[in-house]
Amino acid sequence: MQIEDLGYNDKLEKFRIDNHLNHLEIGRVIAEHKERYAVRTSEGEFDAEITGNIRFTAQSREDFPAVGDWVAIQVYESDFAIIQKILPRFSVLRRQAVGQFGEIQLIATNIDYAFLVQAVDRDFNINRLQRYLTICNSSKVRPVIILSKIDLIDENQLSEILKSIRIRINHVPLITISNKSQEGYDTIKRSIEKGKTYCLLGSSGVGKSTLFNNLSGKTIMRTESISQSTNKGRHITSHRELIVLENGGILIDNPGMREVGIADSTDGSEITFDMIVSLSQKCKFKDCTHTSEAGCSVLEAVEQGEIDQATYENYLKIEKEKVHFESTVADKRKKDKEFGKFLKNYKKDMKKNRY
Ligand SMILES: Nc1nc2c(ncn2[C@@H]2O[C@H](COP(=O)(O)OP(=O)(O)OP(=O)(O)O)[C@@H](O)[C@H]2O)c(=O)[nH]1
Ligand SMILES: [Mg+2]
Ligand SMILES: [Zn+2]
Repeated sequence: MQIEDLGYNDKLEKFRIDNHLNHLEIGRVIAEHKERYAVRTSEGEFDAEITGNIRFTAQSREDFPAVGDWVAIQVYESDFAIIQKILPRFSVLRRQAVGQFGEIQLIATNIDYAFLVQAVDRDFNINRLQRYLTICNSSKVRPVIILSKIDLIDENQLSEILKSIRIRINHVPLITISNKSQEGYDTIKRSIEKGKTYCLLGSSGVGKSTLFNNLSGKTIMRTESISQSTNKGRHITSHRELIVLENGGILIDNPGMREVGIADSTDGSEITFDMIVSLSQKCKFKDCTHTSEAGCSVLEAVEQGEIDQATYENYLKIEKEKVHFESTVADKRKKDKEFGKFLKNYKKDMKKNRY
């Protein structure tokens, strides 16, 4: 396999040359297991670790490799290597880590498209879809909605669901599939382009790994029947994995997500809720909260039905979380800084006291 088959391109090659990395091999991180990485190069697959320098200079999770990264490695043995450098990423899918507020988790990097998978049975939820769209927009990853398990409902039910989505989400491609009958697979396969990277995102049990295995033609990821479990907090896939499909597309499977936290302080939700945001900018009140102000343009649009109530409420909720997340990050930075100062003074004192 050539690294071009893994998505390597001219931009990365230019970076490699400009940064004098000729003495190193270039590969892509295809799996991650607790700070050990599987890296695929044109020579094969390597078990890799990062240099001490990367570890000690790291400021945040973003300075560590993630699945999808291009890395320059020093090969030591036939199957062992050290990651010397992470090449620049063209996109980063991130979210707020569950249970650790203010911490960011990298889902995957260098992704072109996210397949947002929701099952049409009990998992289906438009608010959650809008959350995923927010993550995609702030990550510069193009979204495609995949509705799975359509074999479990009839045509009328499906058309009701499609109608309800289209009221609130208009411009995102949508594919309906069944992993059982493989209905919709032609459409998915046709939409996958050679050399582009696709990432499967969605709750646990929606059929991501089943789709992944079926598209790859192999059983790479374990899948499991939900009926055998309680369907609560049970995750079948526990790591991420990248493969190259027969038609040249590159696909990444992911563990299911319990919560979709918005871990971005930039403009993610502004694009998803573009209509609300453009209205909010036109609002005659500076610092309007768009919740109770008489004469607020957003509220007027909601009243006139230009923005549906549910999208409006979801917008307020996501905005609130964003503000909360940002203040938590700011708090954390401040504490880290204070700790840094403390450490510096402490060291100074130690030196002083020695004499
Ligand atoms: N009826 C039906 N069952 C499906 C379909 N897709 C997947 N399943 C079943 O749903 C269960 C969960 O599928 P997985 O592919 O493991 O789900 P997952 O999204 O990878 O789950 P996590 O790895 O926990 O995130 C399995 O029993 C599958 O056989 C489908 O289209 N129709
Ligand atoms: Mg899975
Ligand atoms: Zn307003």
